[in-house]
Amino acid sequence: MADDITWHPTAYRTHTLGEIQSNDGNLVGEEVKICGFMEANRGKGKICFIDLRDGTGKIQVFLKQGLVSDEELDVAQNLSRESTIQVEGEVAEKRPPKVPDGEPLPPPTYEVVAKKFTVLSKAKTPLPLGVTDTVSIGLDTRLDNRFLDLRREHVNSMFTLRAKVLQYGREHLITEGFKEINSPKIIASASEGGTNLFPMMYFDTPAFLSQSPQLYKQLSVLGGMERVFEIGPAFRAEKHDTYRHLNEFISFDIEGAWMSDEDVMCVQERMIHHIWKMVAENDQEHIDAINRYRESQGDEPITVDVPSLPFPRIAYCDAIKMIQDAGEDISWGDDIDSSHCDIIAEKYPGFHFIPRWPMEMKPFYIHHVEGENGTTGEQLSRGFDLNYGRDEMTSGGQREHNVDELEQNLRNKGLDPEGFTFYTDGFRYGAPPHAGWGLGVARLLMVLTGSRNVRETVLFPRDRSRVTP
Ligand code: AMO
Repeated sequence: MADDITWHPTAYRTHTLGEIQSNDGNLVGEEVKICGFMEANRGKGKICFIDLRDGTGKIQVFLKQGLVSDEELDVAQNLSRESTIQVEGEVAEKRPPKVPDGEPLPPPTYEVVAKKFTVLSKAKTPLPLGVTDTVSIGLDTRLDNRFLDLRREHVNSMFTLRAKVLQYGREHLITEGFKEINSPKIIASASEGGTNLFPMMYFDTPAFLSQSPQLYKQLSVLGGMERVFEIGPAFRAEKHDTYRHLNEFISFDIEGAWMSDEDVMCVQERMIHHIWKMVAENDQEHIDAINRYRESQGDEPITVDVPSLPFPRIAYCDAIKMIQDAGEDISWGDDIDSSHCDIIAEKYPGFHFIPRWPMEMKPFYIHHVEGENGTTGEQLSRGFDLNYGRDEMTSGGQREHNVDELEQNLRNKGLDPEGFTFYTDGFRYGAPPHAGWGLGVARLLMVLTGSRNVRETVLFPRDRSRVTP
């Protein structure tokens, strides 16, 4: 579903700027009331031109002595950049630019000839960061002033794309029968290991911020919800300080009954394929905005290459062998770190799954593989990762649905099943085999937008040193 938006008039405006520019001239001659941020003002004496911007587009406002009062003209000519204004006036076609003989004219654009000019809020000077210039600004300054950073075209496009990714992902899952749920974010037991929990007091009871909707999405499926998904915050008290770790991130999770690890990998690749296809078809203007900025910084442009299906699957055993063959010192049972991922990415530069991890490396809720073992006889799991380049996007797997095995898995991880009865009880009254995954939204956005830091793709990131704004 592409955009089909109705911008109803509001108390402050009759039209958005985007509407006026995209109306094929149908609004020429009409009286409109518009609002926006003043990007720039030019002109002295009897005239003034204003570049006006709202969240939908830009337009030129033309003020002329006689049509507006001398006082309005004076205020417009001396107004500080980024002040917000309201203009009442008439839509006119802008005079086309001069083009060399024989060359076609560009499509028409429009302006508003002002009859009334009102300042809604005056911007303080100087601005802590420039909105329209392309000077490179440090990430900390940008994040400290995110409210202004967001007004920059490419940053705004980044977050529009983020919203689109969630919209397309959501709409795809709904077509596959998944229903959206919301699980609690205040919890009593860890699902992803006990060391990275943020403790809190829940009245008189110690509790934690949720690391993942894992146990609750499973309980929903055990309860007969068939297929569920959730897009929500996850909190990890990890001391990492890297380009890809945050302490609060949005996890895009699914869980489905009567499904295996392979089944949910297929859901994931179909969803990512749909997201990329929809962005390629509908959102090129935002990719172009990002590329205009990248060009100004001397960076290569990004392209939205819709990945072909299926994504490659490189079993953990094969991945280890590939890394060993490249001369690295790694053996069965070791984690695959970023530099190892680079080796795999040389052969598989796009999205690729790494299924069949050793059982001992995966969380207690992951199912083992029956009748198949690792190279040295160890038990394999139905857990998988999805990687892109050197970064992990997703973890997932088929879940253990046999309660005795599940309790044994807990004990194997040094956890006491008594602390998990709220969860394990869900398996005692008939449990469907089920599977799911959790995808890091910010990391997926990094891939789509070519960002080098996960903080770029999060509005107000939370990391070890940042808890404001
Ligand atoms: P996992 O812990 O691997 O799996 O998390 C799933 C995905 O979430 C993202 N992610 C992070 N993103 C930014 N900062 C972090 N600190 C961070 N930690 C994780 C990654 C990762 O792949 N319950 C399982 C999922 C499942 O099996 O359904 C889980 O949470 O992109």
